[in-house]
Amino acid sequence: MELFASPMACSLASHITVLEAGLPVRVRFVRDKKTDDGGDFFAIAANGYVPALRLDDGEILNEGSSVLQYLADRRPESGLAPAWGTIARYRLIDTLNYLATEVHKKLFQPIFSPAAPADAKAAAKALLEPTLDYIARRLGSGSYLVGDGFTVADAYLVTLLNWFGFVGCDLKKWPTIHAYHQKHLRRPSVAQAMGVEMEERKRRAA
Ligand SMILES: N[C@@H](CCC(=O)N[C@@H](CS)C(=O)NCC(=O)O)C(=O)O
Repeated sequence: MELFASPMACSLASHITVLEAGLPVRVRFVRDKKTDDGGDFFAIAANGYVPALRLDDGEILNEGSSVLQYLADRRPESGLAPAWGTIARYRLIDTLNYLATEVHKKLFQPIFSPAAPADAKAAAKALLEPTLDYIARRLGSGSYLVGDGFTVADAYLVTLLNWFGFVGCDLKKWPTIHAYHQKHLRRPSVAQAMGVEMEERKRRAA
């Protein structure tokens, strides 16, 4: 399998999951809609978005939530996603949808998009703190978003919490979220994936 990713983008969650599950997946970085061998990324992902997961038979999955769950389901024993049919699985789906729609797209898309109008950016920035208040309530005093172990929802939330830092939001104001983020940043899969992706960002900036 091949995972098409951009450094420190939402695809980081899939990269973390690949490492966490110990799957034989080649991570390939995309830049300016070109793959690492100069190929046209639109030929792989019609919308040009990462993550895109190319399966061994050539099938493509191109939404973070499905990529994360597909990877997790390759290693059910990892606990990265609860078993299908259980209420815990629906809680995971519920959480992934929340992160993808309310946090990733509604909040960060206008903030990061150079094309977004100033009033859209301001409206999204006004949502940063209420969103962290809500996540803190959802997390409670726990170390995991769903159940009592690390799941793909945590891989996604860690990725999004990095972005709060990028836009100058100090997570220390939410002690439980700050503790959660710091704890998971030390997790070997997270540290390794972020190490590789930060290196790639530095290489591009040089
Ligand atoms: N609906 C997609 C959205 C993925 C997405 O927004 N990916 C961003 C990176 S975080 C991207 O590839 N952006 C490139 C662009 O906007 O051209 C998902 O949830 O996976």
